[in-house]
Amino acid sequence: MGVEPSRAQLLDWRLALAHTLREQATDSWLDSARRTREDGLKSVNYLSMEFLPGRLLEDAAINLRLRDSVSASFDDLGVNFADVVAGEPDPALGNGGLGRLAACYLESMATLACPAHGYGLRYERGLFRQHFEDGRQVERPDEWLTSGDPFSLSRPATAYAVPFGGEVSDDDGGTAWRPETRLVAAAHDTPVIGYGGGWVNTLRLWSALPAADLLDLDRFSAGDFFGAAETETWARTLSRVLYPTDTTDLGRRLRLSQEHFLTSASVQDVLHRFLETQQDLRRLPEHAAIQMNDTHPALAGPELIRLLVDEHGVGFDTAADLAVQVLGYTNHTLLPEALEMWPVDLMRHLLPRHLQIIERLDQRVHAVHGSAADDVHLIEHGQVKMGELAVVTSHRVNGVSALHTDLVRRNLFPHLEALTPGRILNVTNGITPRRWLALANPALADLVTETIGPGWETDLDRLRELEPHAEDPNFLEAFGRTKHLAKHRLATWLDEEHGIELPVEALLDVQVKRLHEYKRQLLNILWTVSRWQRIKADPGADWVPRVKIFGGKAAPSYTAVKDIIRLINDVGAVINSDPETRERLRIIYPPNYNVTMAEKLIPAADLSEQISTAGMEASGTGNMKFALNGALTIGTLDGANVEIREEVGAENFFLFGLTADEVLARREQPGHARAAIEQSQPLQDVLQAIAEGTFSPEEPARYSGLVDHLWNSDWFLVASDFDAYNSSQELVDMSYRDPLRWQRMAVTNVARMGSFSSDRAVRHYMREIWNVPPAQ
Ligand code: CRA
Repeated sequence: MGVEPSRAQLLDWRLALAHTLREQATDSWLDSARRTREDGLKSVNYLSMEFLPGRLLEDAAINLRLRDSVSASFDDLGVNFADVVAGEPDPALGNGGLGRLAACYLESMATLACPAHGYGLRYERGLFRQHFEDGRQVERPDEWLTSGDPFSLSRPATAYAVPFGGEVSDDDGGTAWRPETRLVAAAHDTPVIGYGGGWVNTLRLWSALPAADLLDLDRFSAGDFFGAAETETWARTLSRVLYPTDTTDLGRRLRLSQEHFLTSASVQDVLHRFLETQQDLRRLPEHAAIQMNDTHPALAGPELIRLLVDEHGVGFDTAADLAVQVLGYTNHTLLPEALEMWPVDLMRHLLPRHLQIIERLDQRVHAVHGSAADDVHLIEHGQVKMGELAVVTSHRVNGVSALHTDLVRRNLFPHLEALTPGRILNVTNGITPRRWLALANPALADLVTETIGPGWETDLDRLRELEPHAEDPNFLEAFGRTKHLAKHRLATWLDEEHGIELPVEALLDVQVKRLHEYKRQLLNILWTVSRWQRIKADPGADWVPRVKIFGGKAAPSYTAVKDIIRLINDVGAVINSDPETRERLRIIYPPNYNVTMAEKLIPAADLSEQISTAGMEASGTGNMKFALNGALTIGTLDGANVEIREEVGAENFFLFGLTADEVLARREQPGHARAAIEQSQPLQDVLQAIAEGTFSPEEPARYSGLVDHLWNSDWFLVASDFDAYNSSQELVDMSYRDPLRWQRMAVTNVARMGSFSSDRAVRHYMREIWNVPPAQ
């Protein structure tokens, strides 16, 4: 680093560590690419607008099997390894589960030696940093790149021009597109190291640069410096910010441009790598699979067809068939507001050639399927429907949990399922045990290794071998100690980072995830108020002390959940300072939840809140992380909760609430919310306290809108599920009072989480979707 060790700062050590680890991975990295090329291996191209890799260095050290020696080397140098890695920024290039899933899958692909590239955008500003002011969320820019990105390599030689705008004309020989501008996509590569270090893949993130001719020299010379740089500025804006919302499309033009930019650069790169070793483009499906992570990269079909037809002279139908064989699409949500549609006019303006191809694809569907396709429209009411487009350009479409996939088939794409039965399949999400157990919970990881030996890291089903130990009091005690250690670690971190005190003896009850009405943080905080009221009414009773931990960000424009954030903080301020209840109930909401915070919170949790309105959470992956770390779940029959409960056993899961079908039926009942509230005295008491301003004395009417909405509308059925949630919480208390019983339930959860490894999920994708054989 050009610094004397005695004068090196933590940042210097971190940069040195990053370069050292990258160097350790380089031979494998080059080897993996060489073998893929020379042996003609099929490789996966995972296109995602979001990646949430978390801090990279400790993970790299673990996967290279170097963590202990790195740490010892730092000791010799008088430097603390933990301090070095604690300074690393957490690249927040995603909103939530979808981005984190992409990161888990890349890590599993590398571990399974499945040749793969992750493709995304290198946002200069990641997801905003969340602060609280008077309990309200305020957003500040996230500057994750200020100390560089030392683990990655910029590759200025790998760059593609991405065309935008202009005109198309149908000449005789084919269609000519004369784009108005071209932006340059420049590659930045991060090694993705498989466990053991034997295989290394690449996460390739594009940044947008203006082509050299974008600065308007005439305007510049005339003194119009800002005007001259207009197009250039727009170019740079493309990879400047991540959209801080996963449900609505803001800044439509910019967002669509970002999606095209990612997709075009990535598909060009896929073709480029193919053509390095092959000539015959008809063999593309033998060498490349492209997976679309939700519809954000759904232009991959039209873009691949465009490149094949316009630049490589392939006929349209052949190109369209090739695209279908290469592409797969994962759907991650049923929420109507998240199903992307782009106005035809916008598409014509930005991507006229793609629009033409989409129209042609639409005609093709009808030509092939005749009247059976009468309900299929890629373009409808002046909108291009990206979900439909993704389905018709893919040979496989998958949902992310059994329940979700069923709903995708039945409710989202029933007409498309009927056209091509079998195209839609389920691949339940998974999480990598390397980050979510080995890295996040070293004490539990060590106990597991001591008990069943190593090897579980890559064969998570082996956790089953823990089950017999659930009857051994010594083991249960050791298990309890790991939880205690994690709580102490969390306490230290909360104190140092946020000045928050954590009572470590209490039951830690945690809900961390994006804020959304369907995730029902509101149900959780209303119950907390109810608990507080009941403790006050009966202070002598034997209350199990609880700490309610919340974490998560709201989309900046989503005012309804910003109110819920404020309510949580307001309630926290009152409850936490109540001397009568302080020892039994506390609320903690550290700001700026991210992967790093998850790594501290999840191992320490006793209870995992997975309480979405049934039918609305596609899968969830936090639910898996908690159970793997020995937290018990209180949850609805939603997403992957259903399968987690089947695996761990109904007796080891706190179930409550309406089912997905009951939710639909209940919504049809007029006045359901009012009826539910009138039946529940505890809920009435809670709503009354909030409406009276108990938690906002300086502005008593602050939550009148929220309370009103609950009485009169309650789309997410908070009122309908309140009493059931309360009864389930009482069962939680009862179980917790018997520590051995609780411990046994927790160990059983850990032991039965094997199938939620992302290795299982990725093997499933390899077999059923990508057609990539397992490495021998
Ligand atoms: N918000 C779903 O809501 C799911 C993840 C990953 C989500 C989660 O239930 O676990 O995807 N959907 O499959 C999404 O982003 C665009 O849709 C999510 O993260």
